[in-house]
Amino acid sequence: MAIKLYSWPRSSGTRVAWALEELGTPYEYVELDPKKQENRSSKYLAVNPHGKVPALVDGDQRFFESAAILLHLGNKYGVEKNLWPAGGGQARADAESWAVWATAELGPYMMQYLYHGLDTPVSYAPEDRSRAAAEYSLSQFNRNLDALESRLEGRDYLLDAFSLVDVAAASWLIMGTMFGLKLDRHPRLAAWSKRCAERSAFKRAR
Ligand SMILES: N[C@@H](CCC(=O)N[C@@H](CS)C(=O)NCC(=O)O)C(=O)O
Repeated sequence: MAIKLYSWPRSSGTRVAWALEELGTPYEYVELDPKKQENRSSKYLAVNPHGKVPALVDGDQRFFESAAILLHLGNKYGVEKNLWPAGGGQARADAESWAVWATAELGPYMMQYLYHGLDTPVSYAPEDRSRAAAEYSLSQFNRNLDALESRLEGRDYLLDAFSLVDVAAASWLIMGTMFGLKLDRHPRLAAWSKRCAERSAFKRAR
């Protein structure tokens, strides 16, 4: 049975579509329409009880949360495609740690900073922004960027070669820069993010 990815374009599901395109694993893209509340239907809630995209069905397994989906895809399909390290060593430990960090830390702080600290298409109206939230999220986001910049010293990708870990992390910064975020203070990660965005699999991902 083919993999089914439940998503809609330009969402958290895009990073999963990107991973699937990199893997070359056949999948069916099931596009939900949030305007019709298709993500709230009882049928979909049986796949993702939170009613958000993405969700993925692979055989008799169901997954939600993009990080959990990326880990599954890496473990099941990525090793033989050289897009995920084999289990047991430090490389696998690094892969899991950086992939979870990207969705637990990097993404959320970046979004809070965009909402409260910048003037972008996704930012709150000026009167609804919180200075405290902007300052705190920026301090945490910068901490994340500094660590990422250090990780990229002497290497082109987060592991020894391009992997689904880069998908997990770069997907956030590519989205941020599309909204006007500047990465000038971190030249290595700016170049890495651009390199990742130039991949044909990224361009195919919806
Ligand atoms: N942490 C989740 C975030 C999922 C998420 O927020 N999805 C948004 C689209 S980007 C959504 O489904 N929103 C619909 C809603 O909130 O009802 C993940 O990485 O999968």
